[in-house]
Amino acid sequence: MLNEGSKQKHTVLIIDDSPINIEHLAQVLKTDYNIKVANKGEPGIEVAKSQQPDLILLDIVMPDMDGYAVCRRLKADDKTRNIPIIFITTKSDTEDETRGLSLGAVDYITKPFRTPIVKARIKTHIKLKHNSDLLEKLALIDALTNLPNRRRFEQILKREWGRSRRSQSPLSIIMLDIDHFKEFNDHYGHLAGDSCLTRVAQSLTLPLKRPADSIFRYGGEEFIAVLPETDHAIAMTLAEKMRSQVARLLIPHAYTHTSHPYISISLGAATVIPSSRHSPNDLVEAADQLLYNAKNAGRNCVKGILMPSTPLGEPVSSGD
Ligand code: GH3
Ligand code: MG
Repeated sequence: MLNEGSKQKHTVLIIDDSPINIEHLAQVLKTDYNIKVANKGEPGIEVAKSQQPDLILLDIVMPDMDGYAVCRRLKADDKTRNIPIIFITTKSDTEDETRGLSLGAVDYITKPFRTPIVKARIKTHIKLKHNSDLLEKLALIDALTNLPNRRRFEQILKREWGRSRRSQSPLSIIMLDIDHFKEFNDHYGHLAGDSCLTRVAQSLTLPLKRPADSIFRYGGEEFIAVLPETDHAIAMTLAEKMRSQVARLLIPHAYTHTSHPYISISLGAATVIPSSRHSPNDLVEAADQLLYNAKNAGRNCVKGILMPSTPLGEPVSSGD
Protein backbone atom coordinates (compact mmCIF):
# COMPACT_ATOMS: atom_id res chain seq x y z
CA MET A 1 0.00 0.00 0.00
CA LEU A 2 1.37 3.43 -0.98
CA ASN A 3 1.76 6.44 1.26
CA GLU A 4 -0.91 9.10 0.54
CA GLY A 5 0.50 11.63 -1.92
CA SER A 6 3.79 9.78 -2.45
CA LYS A 7 5.15 6.76 -4.24
CA GLN A 8 6.72 5.27 -1.11
CA LYS A 9 5.36 2.10 0.43
CA HIS A 10 4.27 2.08 4.06
CA THR A 11 6.48 0.15 6.47
CA VAL A 12 5.31 -2.77 8.61
CA LEU A 13 7.48 -4.10 11.45
CA ILE A 14 7.05 -7.77 12.38
CA ILE A 15 8.22 -8.74 15.89
CA ASP A 16 8.09 -12.52 16.26
CA ASP A 17 10.54 -15.11 17.62
CA SER A 18 9.59 -17.72 15.02
CA PRO A 19 11.55 -17.46 11.72
CA ILE A 20 8.81 -19.48 10.00
CA ASN A 21 6.10 -17.00 11.08
CA ILE A 22 8.24 -14.04 10.02
CA GLU A 23 8.97 -15.62 6.67
CA HIS A 24 5.29 -16.42 6.08
CA LEU A 25 4.05 -12.91 6.98
CA ALA A 26 6.83 -11.23 5.02
CA GLN A 27 5.99 -13.30 1.92
CA VAL A 28 2.34 -12.32 2.16
CA LEU A 29 2.99 -8.61 2.74
CA LYS A 30 6.17 -7.76 0.86
CA THR A 31 4.54 -6.73 -2.43
CA ASP A 32 2.44 -4.08 -0.65
CA TYR A 33 4.73 -2.97 2.22
CA ASN A 34 8.33 -2.43 3.23
CA ILE A 35 8.98 -5.11 5.78
CA LYS A 36 11.23 -4.78 8.85
CA VAL A 37 11.70 -7.71 11.20
CA ALA A 38 12.92 -8.41 14.74
CA ASN A 39 12.98 -11.78 16.46
CA LYS A 40 12.95 -10.45 20.05
CA GLY A 41 11.22 -7.71 22.03
CA GLU A 42 14.20 -5.49 22.84
CA PRO A 43 15.56 -5.21 19.27
CA GLY A 44 11.96 -4.82 18.06
CA ILE A 45 11.52 -1.75 20.29
CA GLU A 46 14.79 -0.30 18.96
CA VAL A 47 13.70 -0.82 15.33
CA ALA A 48 10.32 0.78 16.12
CA LYS A 49 12.07 3.86 17.56
CA SER A 50 14.61 4.26 14.77
CA GLN A 51 12.51 3.25 11.74
CA GLN A 52 9.13 4.65 12.82
CA PRO A 53 7.07 1.96 11.02
CA ASP A 54 3.47 2.70 10.06
CA LEU A 55 2.25 -0.44 11.85
CA ILE A 56 3.62 -3.23 14.07
CA LEU A 57 2.61 -6.90 13.97
CA LEU A 58 3.48 -8.27 17.39
CA ASP A 59 3.66 -11.87 18.59
CA ILE A 60 2.71 -12.53 22.22
CA VAL A 61 4.63 -15.63 23.24
CA MET A 62 8.33 -14.81 22.96
CA PRO A 63 11.33 -15.60 25.19
CA ASP A 64 12.90 -12.80 27.31
CA MET A 65 10.12 -10.27 26.88
CA ASP A 66 6.58 -11.25 25.88
CA GLY A 67 4.41 -9.26 23.47
CA TYR A 68 2.38 -7.64 26.28
CA ALA A 69 5.56 -6.19 27.81
CA VAL A 70 6.76 -5.00 24.38
CA CYS A 71 3.39 -3.33 23.80
CA ARG A 72 3.53 -1.62 27.22
CA ARG A 73 7.02 -0.27 26.48
CA LEU A 74 6.03 1.00 23.03
CA LYS A 75 2.97 2.75 24.45
CA ALA A 76 5.01 4.36 27.24
CA ASP A 77 7.45 6.05 24.85
CA ASP A 78 6.51 9.27 23.00
CA LYS A 79 8.52 8.14 19.98
CA THR A 80 6.46 4.96 19.47
CA ARG A 81 3.18 5.63 21.31
CA ASN A 82 1.19 6.42 18.19
CA ILE A 83 2.29 3.49 16.03
CA PRO A 84 -0.67 1.09 15.68
CA ILE A 85 0.02 -2.40 17.04
CA ILE A 86 -1.77 -5.58 15.95
CA PHE A 87 -1.21 -8.67 18.07
CA ILE A 88 -0.87 -11.72 15.86
CA THR A 89 -0.82 -14.86 17.99
CA THR A 90 -1.88 -18.43 18.65
CA LYS A 91 -3.38 -17.37 22.00
CA SER A 92 -7.07 -17.30 21.23
CA ASP A 93 -8.67 -16.92 24.70
CA THR A 94 -11.01 -13.99 25.20
CA GLU A 95 -8.91 -13.11 28.24
CA ASP A 96 -5.70 -12.86 26.18
CA GLU A 97 -7.40 -10.79 23.50
CA THR A 98 -8.94 -8.43 26.08
CA ARG A 99 -5.57 -8.01 27.74
CA GLY A 100 -3.88 -7.17 24.41
CA LEU A 101 -6.52 -4.61 23.48
CA SER A 102 -6.51 -3.04 26.94
CA LEU A 103 -2.78 -2.38 26.54
CA GLY A 104 -3.53 -0.15 23.56
CA ALA A 105 -3.28 -2.54 20.59
CA VAL A 106 -5.69 -1.65 17.78
CA ASP A 107 -6.45 -5.23 16.76
CA TYR A 108 -5.89 -8.86 17.62
CA ILE A 109 -5.54 -11.60 15.00
CA THR A 110 -5.30 -15.29 15.90
CA LYS A 111 -3.19 -17.84 14.06
CA PRO A 112 -3.66 -19.64 11.77
CA PHE A 113 -4.81 -16.52 9.93
CA ARG A 114 -6.39 -16.03 6.54
CA THR A 115 -4.20 -13.87 4.33
CA PRO A 116 -6.90 -11.60 2.83
CA ILE A 117 -8.21 -10.82 6.35
CA VAL A 118 -4.76 -9.87 7.65
CA LYS A 119 -4.11 -7.69 4.60
CA ALA A 120 -7.51 -5.96 4.93
CA ARG A 121 -7.01 -5.24 8.62
CA ILE A 122 -3.52 -3.87 8.13
CA LYS A 123 -4.77 -1.62 5.33
CA THR A 124 -7.66 -0.36 7.48
CA HIS A 125 -5.45 0.45 10.47
CA ILE A 126 -2.85 2.27 8.39
CA LYS A 127 -5.62 4.32 6.76
CA LEU A 128 -7.18 5.13 10.16
CA LYS A 129 -3.79 6.23 11.49
CA HIS A 130 -3.22 8.44 8.46
CA ASN A 131 -6.64 10.07 8.93
CA SER A 132 -6.16 10.68 12.64
CA ASP A 133 -2.69 12.21 11.97
CA LEU A 134 -4.27 14.50 9.40
CA LEU A 135 -7.06 15.56 11.77
CA GLU A 136 -4.56 16.28 14.52
CA LYS A 137 -2.48 18.39 12.14
CA LEU A 138 -5.55 20.28 10.91
CA ALA A 139 -6.63 20.95 14.50
CA LEU A 140 -3.36 22.82 15.03
CA ILE A 141 -3.50 24.97 11.89
CA ASP A 142 -5.50 28.12 11.33
CA ALA A 143 -7.59 27.64 8.18
CA LEU A 144 -7.48 31.29 7.02
CA THR A 145 -3.77 32.09 7.29
CA ASN A 146 -2.35 28.54 7.27
CA LEU A 147 -0.24 29.49 10.28
CA PRO A 148 -0.21 27.17 13.31
CA ASN A 149 -2.87 28.24 15.81
CA ARG A 150 -2.96 29.16 19.48
CA ARG A 151 -3.25 25.55 20.61
CA ARG A 152 -0.02 24.78 18.80
CA PHE A 153 1.56 27.91 20.28
CA GLU A 154 0.82 26.64 23.81
CA GLN A 155 2.55 23.32 23.00
CA ILE A 156 5.60 24.94 21.38
CA LEU A 157 6.01 27.56 24.13
CA LYS A 158 5.95 24.84 26.78
CA ARG A 159 8.51 22.78 24.88
CA GLU A 160 10.85 25.73 24.20
CA TRP A 161 10.51 26.99 27.77
CA GLY A 162 11.76 23.61 29.01
CA ARG A 163 14.63 23.52 26.51
CA SER A 164 15.76 27.09 27.23
CA ARG A 165 15.52 26.49 30.95
CA ARG A 166 17.77 23.45 30.69
CA SER A 167 20.32 25.23 28.49
CA GLN A 168 19.92 28.58 30.31
CA SER A 169 19.56 30.38 26.98
CA PRO A 170 17.35 33.40 26.24
CA LEU A 171 13.84 32.78 24.96
CA SER A 172 12.02 35.64 23.23
CA ILE A 173 8.43 36.06 22.10
CA ILE A 174 6.86 38.79 20.01
CA MET A 175 3.15 39.52 20.31
CA LEU A 176 1.62 41.76 17.65
CA ASP A 177 -1.73 43.07 16.56
CA ILE A 178 -3.03 44.88 13.46
CA ASP A 179 -3.80 48.54 14.12
CA HIS A 180 -7.34 49.86 13.74
CA PHE A 181 -8.47 46.63 12.13
CA LYS A 182 -12.08 47.08 13.18
CA GLU A 183 -12.30 50.23 11.05
CA PHE A 184 -10.66 48.35 8.17
CA ASN A 185 -13.36 45.66 8.33
CA ASP A 186 -16.11 48.23 8.75
CA HIS A 187 -15.05 50.21 5.70
CA TYR A 188 -13.57 47.67 3.31
CA GLY A 189 -15.67 44.63 4.30
CA HIS A 190 -14.96 41.34 6.01
CA LEU A 191 -13.63 39.62 2.88
CA ALA A 192 -11.06 42.37 2.37
CA GLY A 193 -10.29 41.97 6.09
CA ASP A 194 -9.65 38.25 5.59
CA SER A 195 -7.39 38.87 2.63
CA CYS A 196 -5.48 41.54 4.59
CA LEU A 197 -4.98 39.08 7.48
CA THR A 198 -3.59 36.47 5.09
CA ARG A 199 -1.15 38.94 3.50
CA VAL A 200 -0.01 40.23 6.89
CA ALA A 201 0.48 36.63 8.10
CA GLN A 202 2.65 35.80 5.09
CA SER A 203 4.82 38.89 5.46
CA LEU A 204 5.37 38.17 9.18
CA THR A 205 7.08 34.89 8.33
CA LEU A 206 9.69 36.58 6.09
CA PRO A 207 12.11 37.92 8.73
CA LEU A 208 12.15 34.56 10.58
CA LYS A 209 15.08 32.68 9.09
CA ARG A 210 16.06 30.16 11.79
CA PRO A 211 14.35 26.75 11.65
CA ALA A 212 13.44 26.96 15.36
CA ASP A 213 11.63 30.31 14.96
CA SER A 214 7.87 30.03 14.54
CA ILE A 215 4.87 32.32 14.30
CA PHE A 216 1.27 31.56 15.21
CA ARG A 217 -2.14 33.12 14.75
CA TYR A 218 -2.94 33.80 18.40
CA GLY A 219 -6.50 35.01 17.86
CA GLY A 220 -8.50 37.38 15.56
CA GLU A 221 -5.89 39.89 14.29
CA GLU A 222 -3.25 39.00 16.85
CA PHE A 223 -0.12 36.94 16.11
CA ILE A 224 2.70 35.65 18.29
CA ALA A 225 6.24 34.53 17.43
CA VAL A 226 8.39 32.17 19.52
CA LEU A 227 12.14 32.68 19.13
CA PRO A 228 14.34 30.17 20.97
CA GLU A 229 17.98 31.03 21.71
CA THR A 230 17.30 34.63 20.74
CA ASP A 231 18.59 37.46 22.89
CA HIS A 232 16.66 40.65 23.39
CA ALA A 233 18.57 42.76 20.86
CA ILE A 234 17.90 40.23 18.10
CA ALA A 235 14.23 39.92 19.13
CA MET A 236 13.88 43.72 18.88
CA THR A 237 15.52 43.70 15.43
CA LEU A 238 13.18 40.94 14.25
CA ALA A 239 10.13 42.77 15.63
CA GLU A 240 11.21 45.93 13.80
CA LYS A 241 11.68 43.93 10.58
CA MET A 242 8.14 42.51 10.97
CA ARG A 243 6.78 46.01 11.47
CA SER A 244 8.50 47.29 8.33
CA GLN A 245 7.52 44.21 6.26
CA VAL A 246 3.85 44.89 7.02
CA ALA A 247 4.26 48.63 6.37
CA ARG A 248 5.88 47.78 3.03
CA LEU A 249 2.76 45.87 1.91
CA LEU A 250 1.16 49.32 1.51
CA ILE A 251 -2.37 47.97 2.09
CA PRO A 252 -4.47 51.15 1.97
CA HIS A 253 -6.32 51.98 5.20
CA ALA A 254 -7.87 55.42 4.91
CA TYR A 255 -9.59 55.18 8.30
CA THR A 256 -6.68 54.75 10.69
CA HIS A 257 -7.06 58.25 12.22
CA THR A 258 -3.29 58.61 11.75
CA SER A 259 -0.99 60.25 9.22
CA HIS A 260 -0.07 56.77 7.94
CA PRO A 261 -2.95 55.70 5.62
CA TYR A 262 -1.83 52.04 5.38
CA ILE A 263 -2.19 48.88 7.42
CA SER A 264 0.32 48.77 10.27
CA ILE A 265 1.02 46.61 13.31
CA SER A 266 2.04 47.22 16.92
CA LEU A 267 4.39 44.80 18.66
CA GLY A 268 5.58 43.78 22.12
CA ALA A 269 8.83 41.78 22.43
CA ALA A 270 9.73 40.05 25.70
CA THR A 271 12.86 38.05 26.49
CA VAL A 272 13.67 35.87 29.48
CA ILE A 273 16.19 33.29 30.55
CA PRO A 274 13.66 30.82 31.94
CA SER A 275 13.95 29.90 35.61
CA SER A 276 11.68 29.08 38.54
CA ARG A 277 11.20 32.86 39.00
CA HIS A 278 8.89 33.00 35.96
CA SER A 279 6.32 30.87 34.16
CA PRO A 280 5.66 30.75 30.39
CA ASN A 281 2.49 32.68 31.15
CA ASP A 282 4.53 35.54 32.69
CA LEU A 283 6.39 35.86 29.40
CA VAL A 284 3.13 36.02 27.42
CA GLU A 285 1.68 38.58 29.85
CA ALA A 286 4.80 40.73 29.57
CA ALA A 287 4.59 40.71 25.74
CA ASP A 288 0.87 41.50 25.95
CA GLN A 289 1.52 44.46 28.26
CA LEU A 290 4.22 45.77 25.88
CA LEU A 291 1.85 45.44 22.95
CA TYR A 292 -0.63 47.53 24.93
CA ASN A 293 2.13 50.09 25.58
CA ALA A 294 2.93 50.18 21.83
CA LYS A 295 -0.76 50.89 21.10
CA ASN A 296 -0.75 53.70 23.67
CA ALA A 297 2.46 55.11 22.23
CA GLY A 298 0.68 55.78 18.91
CA ARG A 299 0.74 52.28 17.29
CA ASN A 300 2.98 51.15 14.36
CA CYS A 301 5.91 50.65 16.78
CA VAL A 302 7.75 48.07 18.90
CA LYS A 303 8.10 47.99 22.69
CA GLY A 304 10.34 45.48 24.40
CA ILE A 305 11.60 44.20 27.70
CA LEU A 306 14.37 41.93 28.88
CA MET A 307 12.70 40.30 31.87
CA PRO A 308 14.92 40.38 34.94
CA SER A 309 16.50 37.20 36.19
CA THR A 310 17.72 39.51 38.98
CA PRO A 311 15.62 42.56 39.99
CA LEU A 312 14.65 45.22 37.46
CA GLY A 313 14.94 44.71 33.70
CA GLU A 314 15.59 47.59 31.37
CA PRO A 315 12.62 48.53 29.14
CA VAL A 316 13.69 49.16 25.53
CA SER A 317 11.75 50.69 22.62
CA SER A 318 12.15 51.33 18.90
CA GLY A 319 10.07 52.17 15.78
CA ASP A 320 8.24 55.33 14.84
P1 GH3 B 1 -6.29 48.39 17.81
O1 GH3 B 1 -5.48 49.25 16.90
O2 GH3 B 1 -6.38 48.95 19.19
O3 GH3 B 1 -5.82 46.96 17.78
O4 GH3 B 1 -7.79 48.42 17.25
P2 GH3 B 1 -8.54 47.31 16.40
O5 GH3 B 1 -9.68 47.96 15.70
O6 GH3 B 1 -7.59 46.59 15.54
O7 GH3 B 1 -8.99 46.32 17.55
P3 GH3 B 1 -10.38 45.71 17.92
O8 GH3 B 1 -10.07 44.63 18.93
O9 GH3 B 1 -11.35 46.78 18.32
O10 GH3 B 1 -10.92 45.04 16.60
C1 GH3 B 1 -10.37 43.89 16.05
C2 GH3 B 1 -11.11 43.56 14.78
O11 GH3 B 1 -10.54 42.43 14.13
C3 GH3 B 1 -12.55 43.23 15.07
C4 GH3 B 1 -12.79 41.97 14.26
O12 GH3 B 1 -13.93 42.09 13.45
C5 GH3 B 1 -11.57 41.82 13.38
N1 GH3 B 1 -11.25 40.43 13.13
C6 GH3 B 1 -10.83 39.49 14.03
N2 GH3 B 1 -10.69 38.30 13.40
C7 GH3 B 1 -11.00 38.50 12.08
C8 GH3 B 1 -11.05 37.64 10.93
O13 GH3 B 1 -10.77 36.44 10.98
N3 GH3 B 1 -11.40 38.19 9.74
C9 GH3 B 1 -11.71 39.52 9.66
N4 GH3 B 1 -12.05 40.01 8.46
N5 GH3 B 1 -11.71 40.33 10.73
C10 GH3 B 1 -11.36 39.84 11.92
MG1 MG C 1 -6.04 45.49 16.45
